[in-house]
Amino acid sequence: MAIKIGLIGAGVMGSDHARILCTAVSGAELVAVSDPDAERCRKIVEMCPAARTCVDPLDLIRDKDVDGVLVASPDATHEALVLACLDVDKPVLCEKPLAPSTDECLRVIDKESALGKRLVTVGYMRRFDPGYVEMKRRLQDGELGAALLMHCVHRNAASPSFMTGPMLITNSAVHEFDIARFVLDREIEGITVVRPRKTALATMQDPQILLLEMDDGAVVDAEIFINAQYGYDVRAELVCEKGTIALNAPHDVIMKHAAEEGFSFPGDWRPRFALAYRAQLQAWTASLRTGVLVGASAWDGYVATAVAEAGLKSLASGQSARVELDTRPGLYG
Ligand code: ISE
Repeated sequence: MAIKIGLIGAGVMGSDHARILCTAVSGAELVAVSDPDAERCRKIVEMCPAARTCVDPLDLIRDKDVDGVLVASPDATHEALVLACLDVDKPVLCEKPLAPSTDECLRVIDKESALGKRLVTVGYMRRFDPGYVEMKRRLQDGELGAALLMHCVHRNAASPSFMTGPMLITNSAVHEFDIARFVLDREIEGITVVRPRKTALATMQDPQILLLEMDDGAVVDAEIFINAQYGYDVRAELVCEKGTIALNAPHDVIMKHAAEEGFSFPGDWRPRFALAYRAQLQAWTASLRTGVLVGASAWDGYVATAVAEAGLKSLASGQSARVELDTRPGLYG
């Protein structure tokens, strides 16, 4: 029997998750969708005919026919929806960030801890990207010695109108915080945000350079540039004692034309991380059967938001900021 999934949020990411679920994930079925925009829901039902529309997301969460809930609604709604899933003991895959503030994330962790079992997964999908997975494996093999530096580049072609300078940190750089912790298997202790000359093609502070101090002394630098114009481009290179490992930009073909050689960049993150999104949904579906969750936990979601909060302090002050993590006992204590 297929695992029955309910989707809340039918925007850019919600529709993409629906498409992947209906076309590329085995053992899962999208049975319900909820979004304030009826037209968006209609399009999803057209694509995934087993799905029905639910006006109230809470009805979708409580529906006994829904085994797991995928939350892809705006960031500010995440806490309430995830808590509602926990109220009825239902597994939930919540898009990143888990919530915009650490207070909200901690309320989720407290509730999950009170239930005594993991039910929350956060959609930091890069953990399923073959390149990052291989980078982590090679580092763990030990052949390259200790990791000293990690250079990251995160460029978007053009930002949507709702993006602001602080959101480069809370909405885009959170991926870098999570993947640096995942690959290096260390915690981030401090963050400094450098504000270079701004592009004239946007109003916010763009680009930004983020320097992350890991708890073993390694340093991660991340360029976040969300109006880079030419396309979606994510890079990472790990510099170790005896060598380096870099992601290989995934492209299927190299073109030679008009005295130039090259490849094209995707317009956004969906094609670049297509394999990761699919693997994440496949793994989550499997975890609903086995009860063993994989991927970023509520704790990982909280940590990314905590680093972002420190980053906002550094953006405002121009000084480096410490990352203070909560030490309360519980599921992750
Ligand atoms: C967006 O929300 C994402 O998650 C993308 O991966 C990131 O590249 C983009 O900057 C964010 O706004």
